[in-house]
Amino acid sequence: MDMRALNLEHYWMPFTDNRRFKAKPKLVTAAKDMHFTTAEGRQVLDGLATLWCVNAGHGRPRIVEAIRRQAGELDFAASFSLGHPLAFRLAERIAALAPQGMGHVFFTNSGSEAIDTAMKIAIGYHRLRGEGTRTRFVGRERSYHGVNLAGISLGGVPANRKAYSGALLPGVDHLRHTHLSENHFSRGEPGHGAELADELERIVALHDASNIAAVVVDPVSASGGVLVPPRGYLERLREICTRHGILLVFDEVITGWGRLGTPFAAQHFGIEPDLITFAKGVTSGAVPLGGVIVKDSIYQAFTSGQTPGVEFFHGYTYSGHPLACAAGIATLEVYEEEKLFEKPKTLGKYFEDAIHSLKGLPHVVDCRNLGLIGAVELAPRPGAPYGARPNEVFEKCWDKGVFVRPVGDSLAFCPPLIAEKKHLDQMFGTVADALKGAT
Ligand code: PXG
Repeated sequence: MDMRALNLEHYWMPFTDNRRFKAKPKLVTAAKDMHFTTAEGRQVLDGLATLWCVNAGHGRPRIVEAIRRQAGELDFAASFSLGHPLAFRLAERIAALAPQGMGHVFFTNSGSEAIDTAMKIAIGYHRLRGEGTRTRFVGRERSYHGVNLAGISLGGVPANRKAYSGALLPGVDHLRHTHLSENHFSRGEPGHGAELADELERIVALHDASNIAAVVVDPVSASGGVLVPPRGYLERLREICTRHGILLVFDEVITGWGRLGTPFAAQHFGIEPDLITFAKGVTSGAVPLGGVIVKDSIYQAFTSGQTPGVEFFHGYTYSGHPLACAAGIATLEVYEEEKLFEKPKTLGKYFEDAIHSLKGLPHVVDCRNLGLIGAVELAPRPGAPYGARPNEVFEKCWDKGVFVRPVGDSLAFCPPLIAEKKHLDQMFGTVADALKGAT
């Protein structure tokens, strides 16, 4: 496709070096299953489910057809005191996949909105129970919870927070991140660092539990560099939260929808959070959709009051959008029919071995993995900007037909769950070649 007539000026691209991109654009014009087609007609393997989303692969006929059909039948109906069946059906399906006792779903359009929503549910819940002083939150360094002011306040990505320091939400503390050098080259959950969860006790002692609404963590911190939690760490967080009446929120925007071999990471780790935020894979990226899965007791706290009327003054115009719900239902059907949530179990060992085969290549200081998500970390080049090496490797891989993502000092891998061994061979073979030539 000839893109010379395309005017690149007016679109301000998100999270992108606009000047660099516009000088040398990477444009894709189509995608099918595991591959993008670029504007020059090249096939590029999608090694990151695009942006940790496309778990069912691209252009799946069932999902495409559901969206097409829905657009012709009911393009839009709001969910404000009006309803349409698809939102109820999708919520029921999600509840069936969620951990026991988490049977209620609030829809948003994105993960960032899901985080805002979860925080408001947590504050509202405590207030309804007569604990209105519980308004503080605890997040974690290197965790990513979207880009809204609430999400960057809670999150621990310095670059996302730096410019807004004075505008961040007050009342947020951060646990230390769990990336320890003793854990380098761990396969699966690393052995050191469960005690880092005890920092929560220190924060509780400082502020008093009666002021803390919730702890929010992404079970595997993906954009933070794919940080797999130390064995026992999440259990300890759960135990401390329970003891102090603090809600535990799992941000499963990336770990949900089968990435670890179960519908949600909560089930993989055998931990019951109080709220789960989700987005991305719920529609395999085909239509924007996010939401919060809520423990029944929390929903009931809102809906069992004596005062009639709106129970939760919150919602987005497009909460439960019919196209998103149609895409979501079709996507969950694809996951179920093709048993895609099993894939990290059957392909996980091969994926793990492939990542760890990068050990020993130039600049590699760590390889880590869990389910079908992983990363290789490169030593920073002295004097070079942060992330220079992973960026260069990413560019080389793209030129050689493989898309992976540089995240800080690491390169991340998160293939669609339809991936086969041959795709992993190509992906890690290309990364290995690029690393061999890395300076
Ligand atoms: N929570 C987590 C754990 C995420 O990964 C969000 C919330 C926010 O979702 P929305 O839909 O508002 O983007 C995310 C999103 C990256 C990158 O650089 C990751 C995300 C978004 C953009 C870039 O890896 N994850």
